[in-house]
Amino acid sequence: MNAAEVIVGSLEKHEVEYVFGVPGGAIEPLNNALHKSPIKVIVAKHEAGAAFMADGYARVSGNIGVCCSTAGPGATNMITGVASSFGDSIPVIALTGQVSTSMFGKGAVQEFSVQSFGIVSIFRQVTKYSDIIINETKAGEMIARARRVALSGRKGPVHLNLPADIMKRQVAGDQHERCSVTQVMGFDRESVKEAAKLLLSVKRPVIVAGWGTVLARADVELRELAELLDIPVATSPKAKGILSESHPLSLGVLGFAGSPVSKEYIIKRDVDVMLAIGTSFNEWGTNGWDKSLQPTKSLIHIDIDCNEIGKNYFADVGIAGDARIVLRELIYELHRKNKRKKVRDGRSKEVQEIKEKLTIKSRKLNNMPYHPQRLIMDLTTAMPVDTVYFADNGNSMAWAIRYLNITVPYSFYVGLGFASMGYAAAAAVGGKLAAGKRPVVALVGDGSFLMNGMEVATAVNYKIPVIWVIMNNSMLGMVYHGRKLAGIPEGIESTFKPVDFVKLAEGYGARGIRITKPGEINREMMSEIILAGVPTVLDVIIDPEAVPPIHSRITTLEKLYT
Ligand SMILES: Cc1ncc(C[n+]2csc(CCOP(=O)(O)OP(=O)(O)O)c2C)c(N)n1
Ligand SMILES: [Mg+2]
Repeated sequence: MNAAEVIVGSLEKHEVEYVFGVPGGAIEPLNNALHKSPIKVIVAKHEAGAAFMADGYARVSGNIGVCCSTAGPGATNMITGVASSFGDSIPVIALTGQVSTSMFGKGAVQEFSVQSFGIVSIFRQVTKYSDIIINETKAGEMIARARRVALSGRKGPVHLNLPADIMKRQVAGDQHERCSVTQVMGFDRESVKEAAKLLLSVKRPVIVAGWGTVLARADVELRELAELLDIPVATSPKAKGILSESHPLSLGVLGFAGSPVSKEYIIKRDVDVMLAIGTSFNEWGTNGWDKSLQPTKSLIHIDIDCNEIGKNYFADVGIAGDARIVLRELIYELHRKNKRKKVRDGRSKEVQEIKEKLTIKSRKLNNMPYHPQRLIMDLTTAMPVDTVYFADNGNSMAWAIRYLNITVPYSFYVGLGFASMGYAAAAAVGGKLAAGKRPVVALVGDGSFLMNGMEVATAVNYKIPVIWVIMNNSMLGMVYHGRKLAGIPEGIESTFKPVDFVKLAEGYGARGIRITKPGEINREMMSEIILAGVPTVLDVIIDPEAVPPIHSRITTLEKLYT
């Protein structure tokens, strides 16, 4: 067995189903090992796409994603994708090729720098662990370590650089023992008790559930706690739908493109105690760190990463730990303290009243050109409730955050931590491989599709039936509207000539359908597309002048860049 086979054997032992990548000379030893393995390889059209796919697969499956590339440009192409996983704490193993150690420093093709493994330091900036395997006997140990680091504590991507000669060297014995993942199981009992006491004694509490709640798969515990104490729940944009948005206690999304209901309950009216779970209170989730989010009495902040606790808002009670484990303990503590089975303080009634007050009697938006809000409404009624959505960066994401009604947890994904355009266009391909029968929709702006949309051809190659819904407005709309709202002129232009995405889709071998009118996307049409089971691109011509719900971001930009 050679070192490359040790690595692949270790991935197999840990139930890795797919490796996403692009081949090249330096990674050929891995190619040979994968050739003999039951692991399926999905060859992407660009390494960033491969990394986004590994990320999408990891988000939907809850397991680790794996991507690979050759040396030099293959590895640098992958960086944006890996950085995106870093931004959202997604466990991904990135494997990059490397010229043979005997050639280091001689200027081989794709050798990265004089020291050859400069790529390791570049990846260090966007991973939890980045290293080069320079001794074949270390291959088993290092891949096990990489996996453990990716999946333990606050999850995230890791990187290993693989010189070709080392990968080909024989290794004695069975090197790839299963490695355990070390989870943060503990919690501070005293802090949990304090939190329970506070939550039982307050008048206007709120729960803010962040991405950590999703990563910890804590939807059941979150709902149980909210119902037990009758506490309204808002989510960060990334955690959208972790509590059904149709639940009587759901306030919807707080922050960027968030719901007016959460704004009214949390910002306009005072909240005395806030229970924040797995949220870093970053720019997106707080409308640029709105000061009025600080509760009048206490902030209880749960996070797996101590660095996040109290980082942006003062935390009166900080609890370090995994969201699901801490919530389970908190529920236990509340039951112990509170002999009454349920607290009914009429808070869900208040939420209901706010919802009724703020719901603008749903405009039908029947007019042409097709309004993006109406598009999201049409999609919501046309698609099954368990559809998995990946929303790309740009106005498309803002429309989706504001108007999609997510009722099934783990159905909405945005690459918001790094906010790279093109994320959803590719990640949805990996996501679909993990989603089984659930339909997967990538909501993508035309500009973002033009960055990574060629991965439609990858989906065609492997018969992965993703549905891309392109919001075609012939512009980088978020920039265009952002400038318009802030009164900024056009220097680096944001508009461009219309692109025919039907033709593009057909060129890739996919089905392409042009949509121009409200109501054209309906149940009948979408059922037929789902049944047909082939990669499909809907080229939706939308109203470019419809003003997106991005005002809070514009105000923040002024703060950030002045
Ligand atoms: C890789 C990358 N480049 C640039 C940006 C800055 N940016 C954010 S949104 C956006 C426009 C997106 O345009 P499009 O995908 O067409 O969506 P729209 O806003 O028109 O719905 C730009 C340029 C980014 N987030 N990522
Ligand atoms: Mg656009």
